[in-house]
Amino acid sequence: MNVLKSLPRLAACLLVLFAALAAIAQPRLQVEGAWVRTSPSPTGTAAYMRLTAGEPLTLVGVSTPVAGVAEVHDMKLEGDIMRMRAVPALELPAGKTVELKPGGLHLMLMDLKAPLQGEVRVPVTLLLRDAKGAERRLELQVPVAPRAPGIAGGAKVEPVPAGAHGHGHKH
Ligand SMILES: [Cu+2]
Repeated sequence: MNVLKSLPRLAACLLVLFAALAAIAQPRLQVEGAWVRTSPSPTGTAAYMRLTAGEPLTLVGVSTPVAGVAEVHDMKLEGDIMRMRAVPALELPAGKTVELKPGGLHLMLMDLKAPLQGEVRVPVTLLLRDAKGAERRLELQVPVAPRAPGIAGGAKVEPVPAGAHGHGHKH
């Protein structure tokens, strides 16, 4: 009977312990406005987000179970051709927001296991290195959407009606 009585307390203690451990393991990185572009074809797509590090971090890779290949990419205009290149190490200085957005930095997801459509979330793991060179991971659940949710960068975005969840109409 005493054991039964103390169970909830024990459970609460364990929860606090796990929360503390998770806090230690988590890199200090704020992720906002994350989305993966809807992809009716399995060839590939890209994920975008705003990253603000609370400590100096370097993004050294990305992994997801939904794609055969996942890489950090940049996109630059060379002459009049847009070219993509892999970025093996993307610096995330503390306190500075680095924006991954269409036409620039992005997480490239190639060789998709299935088309990405509908109201689903994709598990994405950011592989990071901290200032001491230790590897850190941040697990994300990124929503699939046909376009950026809410306000992205300086671009003019039409207001999204309240209650809408990323399923905006197409133009
Ligand atoms: Cu790319």
